[in-house]
Amino acid sequence: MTYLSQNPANFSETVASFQLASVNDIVKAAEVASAAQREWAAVPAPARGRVLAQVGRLFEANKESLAALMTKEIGKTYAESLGEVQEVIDTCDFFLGEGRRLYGQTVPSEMPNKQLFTFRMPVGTTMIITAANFPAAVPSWYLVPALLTGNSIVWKPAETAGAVATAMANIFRAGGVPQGVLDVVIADGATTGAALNEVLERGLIQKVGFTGSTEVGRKIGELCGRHLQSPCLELGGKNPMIVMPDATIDLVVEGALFAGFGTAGQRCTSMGTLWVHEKIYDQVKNAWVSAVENAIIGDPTKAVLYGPMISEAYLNTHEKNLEMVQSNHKVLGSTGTGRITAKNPRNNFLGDPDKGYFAHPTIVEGIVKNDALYHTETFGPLVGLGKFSDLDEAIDLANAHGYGLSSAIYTNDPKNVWKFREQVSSGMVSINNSTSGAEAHLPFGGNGKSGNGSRQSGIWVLDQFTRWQSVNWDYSGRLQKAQMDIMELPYDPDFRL
Ligand code: UN1
Repeated sequence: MTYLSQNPANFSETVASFQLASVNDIVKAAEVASAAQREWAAVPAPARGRVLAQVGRLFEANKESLAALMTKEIGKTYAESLGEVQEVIDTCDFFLGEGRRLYGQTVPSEMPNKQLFTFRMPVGTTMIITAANFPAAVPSWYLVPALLTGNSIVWKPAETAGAVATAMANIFRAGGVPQGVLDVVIADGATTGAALNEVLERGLIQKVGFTGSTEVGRKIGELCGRHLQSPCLELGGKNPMIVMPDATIDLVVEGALFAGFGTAGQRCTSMGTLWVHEKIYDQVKNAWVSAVENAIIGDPTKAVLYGPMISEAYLNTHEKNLEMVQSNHKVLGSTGTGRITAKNPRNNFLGDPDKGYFAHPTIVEGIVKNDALYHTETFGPLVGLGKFSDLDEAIDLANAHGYGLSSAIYTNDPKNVWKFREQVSSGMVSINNSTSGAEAHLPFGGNGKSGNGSRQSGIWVLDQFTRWQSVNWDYSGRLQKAQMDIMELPYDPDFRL
């Protein structure tokens, strides 16, 4: 089947067309990757690191063109697209050095003339399945460390971002990654699911990495569990931002604007609900609502807060999510809701709305714990606003929906900071900063419905792509039995001062 990838800001423009892979194509790619893995693992890690350095330099040299392609294919603003490519470069920079470390340990033995060691071993062949909203940075969090540690990869990017994925793969190849070691298959969800089942069944894949919805993550987790594998799962979020009465309000407004509506709310780290202390509620609400009303939305190649939704499907989901708005809620932030068109216009819109899948920013005031909007990740420009009266209540609201990816608190009181940090259940915590925009070398990942405890990025992701091998080497010339042939030194148990 031929897939047409369209520009969501101008859907009459086709960005790329490609053949979607069948189950058989994916299985074949896994066979090739599996056959190529040993040879890649035999390349010394510092040399693999050099390859990733070369890849990083090529991403740097192609930064503008890849960012422009990303803006065209998924509608991310050009400024954010540049930032995303920078995140790939940062990831390559980090891991080029890891090629010269990849440390194991030497461990003392309980017996003489015996040495103990640990080595990090590649897990084998991996299947990486990624979403369209971060079509370069998030895949690089998997691909770069997986390659560095000697694994081979079958990468299944989102169809919607197929042109970016193809460009990425070409850069990896030009940087020196051998063909069979990294293969890209573009396929739909049902085909991917069936193929994953088969490659696991046939033992071709030893690790799955998945970034996407909690619903699909659960299915992948179940499937991998049957094969005694623990996938790396990076799932949804309902990321709260808590505003204490002593917060700096200008900073809150700027942070909440970017966290809630940057990338049209299509980040797993986007703010789900802004929770404001009752003492400063009106002040924060008025300032934030007016910032959202005044923000320029539209043509993603220009200086706008956000461009179109990634594709028509994302716009449809957003419109469906608007049905969760109830009579106890008040809708704020724009001159309409749903799709922006000439007939449903937005003040402060740049470009021709009828050509693309643009959506009004929507603030839903009056969120309470029983609301569907309290519990549901919306992945669009739809952000809740609610009130609390003390930090205990705010922490409960931050945790009770069961997601645990990112959270933020705005306060100038260290006591609030430490209490929140200790008691919030999210994997990532921001203090006086947006819920989104994590740096590329800190552990990234969530708890509860946001993942299975896996962490990406920095040194922490090494545990996803390597397994510890323990080695003991006895050169005593006889069989020394652990726990039995122990060396005991005499002591005086009756000694007292
Ligand atoms: C995602 O949406 O899947 O922290 C990842 C951030 C980005 C990554 C988001 N660096 O917002």
